[in-house]
This record gives sequence, structure tokens and C-alpha cells, in this order.
Amino acid sequence: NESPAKKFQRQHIDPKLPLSSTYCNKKMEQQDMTQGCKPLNTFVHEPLKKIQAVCFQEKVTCKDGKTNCYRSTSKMHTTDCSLLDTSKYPDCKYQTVQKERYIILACEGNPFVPVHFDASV
Ligand code: UMF
Repeated sequence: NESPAKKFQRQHIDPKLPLSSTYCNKKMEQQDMTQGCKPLNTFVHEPLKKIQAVCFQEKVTCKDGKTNCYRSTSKMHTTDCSLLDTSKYPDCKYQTVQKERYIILACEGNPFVPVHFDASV
């Protein structure tokens, strides 16, 4: 059974930068997010350790009001995968948009690690 920390890694970490505009169509399928066509998912293209370190950076309030969110102190390479309006379930089609942004993650547990991608700013 997949832990929240492993689920976060599957959904949000890909150390390699995308090479094409069809990245999201392929990657969302490969990482098992196309049962139901997940509407928005961000991949972070940085090493695991650098992403885990965000849990010890700037503490902020999460969108749901919880207090276990952390914003990165540096910008990171990210890709937003947004489900296209024209996508016809179960054939999930995504727009791929690369961005350099600060990321906001929720962290939990011992070790204290990312379990949810809250936003990018
Ligand atoms: N989400 C992103 O991936 N990027 C954003 O900028 C905003 C949202 O909040 C519900 C889901 O939306 C999150 O699920 C996250 F994947 C996505 O499994 P999660 O990370 O809690």
C-alpha cells in the first residue's frame, strides 16, 4: 500500500525537464493519474532532496487553513498539466506549461516530508 509520501513523489516529482509539448499527456498516464482525468497536476523538476528540503523552509498557511504548509525559498522548475476542455474521458488530454515558481507543499510525519502539493506562486 502506497504511503502519502510515496504518493506525493509519484504525482509531483520528475527530476528530468520535459522535452516536448506532449509531456503531460504521457506523464499523467505513466504516473497513474488518468483514472478520472485529474484536472490539474504540477510536476517539479528538481532532485528529491531539494524538494524534501522545502519542509524546513518558509512556513505558510495552506489553502485549507491548516498550518503545515511550506514555501520554497528559491524558484523551482515546474510543469503544470491542465486538463483541456476538449478532453474526452477516458482519453485525458493536457496542456503542458513550464514555469519557474516558488512551490508550496504540505508536510507531515517523522521524517517530516511532503505529502501534498498546495500551490505555486
Ligand atoms: N494541484 C497541483 O498539482 N498544482 C496546483 O498548483 C494546484 C493543485 O488540491 C488538490 C490537488 O490539486 C492536489 O492533490 C494537487 F495534486 C493538485 O494529491 P495532492 O497533491 O494533495
